[in-house]
Amino acid sequence: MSASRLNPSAIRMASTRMAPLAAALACAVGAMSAVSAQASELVVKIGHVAPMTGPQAHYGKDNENGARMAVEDLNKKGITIGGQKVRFELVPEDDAADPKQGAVVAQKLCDAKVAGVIGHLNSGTTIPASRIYNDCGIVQITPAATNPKITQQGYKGMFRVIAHDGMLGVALGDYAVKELKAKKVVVIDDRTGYGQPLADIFTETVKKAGGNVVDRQYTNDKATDFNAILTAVKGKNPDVVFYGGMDAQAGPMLRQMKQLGIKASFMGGDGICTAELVKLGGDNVGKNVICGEGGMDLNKMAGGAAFEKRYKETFKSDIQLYAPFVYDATMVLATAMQKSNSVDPAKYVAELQKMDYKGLVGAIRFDDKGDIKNGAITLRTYVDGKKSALAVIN
Ligand code: ABU
Repeated sequence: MSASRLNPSAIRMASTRMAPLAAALACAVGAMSAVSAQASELVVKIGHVAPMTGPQAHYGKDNENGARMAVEDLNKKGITIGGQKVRFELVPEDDAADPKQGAVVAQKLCDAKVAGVIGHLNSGTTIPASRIYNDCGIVQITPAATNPKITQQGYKGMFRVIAHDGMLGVALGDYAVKELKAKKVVVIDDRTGYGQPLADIFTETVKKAGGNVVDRQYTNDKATDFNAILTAVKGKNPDVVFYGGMDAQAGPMLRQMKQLGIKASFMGGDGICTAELVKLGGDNVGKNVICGEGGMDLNKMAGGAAFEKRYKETFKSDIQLYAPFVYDATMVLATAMQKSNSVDPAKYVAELQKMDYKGLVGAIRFDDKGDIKNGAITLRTYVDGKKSALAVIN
């Protein structure tokens, strides 16, 4: 592979951060090994990364299930690239939602010379991993990580198929003040690369809309005992408690709010908007909970109901959250390879930049930063133990 065919951002980032261009070149040259020829068949490796262990494993399994469904469908199509029949092969990795582990598996996928990566799930792992993928010339599509900064780093191979927190945080903040008429709001976050910026965006929006953030509290993404925080929260008598973080903390927090007699509405982003929250939060998960997530109801989309039925039959579980986005991200990656007739990221990245794909989650087109254009947002609550749409915002 010549330097001129290298992912342009790999060159740019290498020079701007003084990273050795030679290393980037060597890695990109190696990307050709993403393809291994077996007789007339090309095996194309696609990396997938999410937390498969720890308290966020249920999200990770959901994501990996979506990727497996896509790879199965792709392999049934009998796709040819460069005149050879292709077999896509998933290379699954576990980052345990840990930024350091995220960097380790990103390097592992670079070394394995995968043709592209779907992931990571968490913003806190996606940010350090994205630099590694950029430096080794691998395209990355996150189906779940919503920190706005992810696509603001200038990496041309970085894409996201879900609305980010710049939109979700604003929608939730406006809803708190304008629809719930909240006067006093308390904001808690988990200090991760996801929860903290989301909480900041929500706080700023509430203030702009005329609401009052009366307290800001912090926890972490391993905590399960929130009694000290919630005792302080109770003293503020808020109308709304907003949590920037994941369901593994939101669930026990909701249980403990009920035990302490805190009657405020509970709001959060897509990290809490899971099927699992019902199990984790017990009988305090109902109309008091309002969360925002990317996308629309699957049953409103062509193919959505069939996808859900197949998912449930195959994996004997409900879709948690991101599986349809992972499915679409994988299909989009493969579509770019087909259109460019190449599995070389330096070549197929141009097809991603002009992608116009009709996915399960809606139309997938990317802006100049790699973010989905016009990504829908749905605000949800919980009715009879199921997520229920409150409002769709396009
Ligand atoms: N989008 C919420 C969960 C993943 C993340 O951004 O960290």
